[in-house]
Amino acid sequence: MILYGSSLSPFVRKVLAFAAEKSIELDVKPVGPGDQNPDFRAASPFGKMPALVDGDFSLPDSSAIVHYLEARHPEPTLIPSDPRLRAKTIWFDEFADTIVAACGAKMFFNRVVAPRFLNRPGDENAAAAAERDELPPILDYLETVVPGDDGFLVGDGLTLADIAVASPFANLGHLGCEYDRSRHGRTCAYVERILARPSFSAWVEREAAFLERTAA
Ligand SMILES: N[C@@H](CCC(=O)N[C@@H](CS)C(=O)NCC(=O)O)C(=O)O
Repeated sequence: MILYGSSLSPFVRKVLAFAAEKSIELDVKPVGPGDQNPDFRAASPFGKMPALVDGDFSLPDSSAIVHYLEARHPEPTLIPSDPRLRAKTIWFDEFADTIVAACGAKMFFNRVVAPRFLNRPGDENAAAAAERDELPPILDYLETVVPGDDGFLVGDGLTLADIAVASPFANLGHLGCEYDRSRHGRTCAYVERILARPSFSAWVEREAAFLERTAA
């Protein structure tokens, strides 16, 4: 299976970590923002990454892709079948994509992607506003739901919920984001533990090396 995208995208990284947890091999074809690669555009009509191609089947959107991978490779279960656990998993995936990653994107796009890869200045006001106004309530909420021990967000094992929620924090890590550990200590420990899993760390280390090479 081919996955179009860059692991610097939290949505692409989510799919890569999800696949790695299931030992699914993906052939990653790098594409960037606005990429006109015709095979990528055929798989992703609006040009957003990631997009998956599996033979004559193609699919955009990280959430659609992980549901496809779960159905194709049910073991280990990462999207539970129990109604409540499944619904909670979908909530955390949605929260991660539309709230956490959306906030992180304002910071990462304006501070890294625009100036470094698109040759134009980022909107630092938008980045600073997201960090000041949007991030703290996200961390406050997470502090009430993350497990304080070695547990997971949903049920007894790792699920898509953990993968989706942790993924955008790798971007905040690349930005050198500082946290108030007296207020958000559980969240910090939880995110660090999920991102330390080999399914994430291999990608995050490569991203950090790439960002260092491309730093001004
Ligand atoms: N809901 C989509 C969001 C994908 C998305 O917004 N990807 C961004 C990168 S983080 C993108 O491709 N942006 C390029 C563009 O909008 O042209 C998913 O989960 O895959």
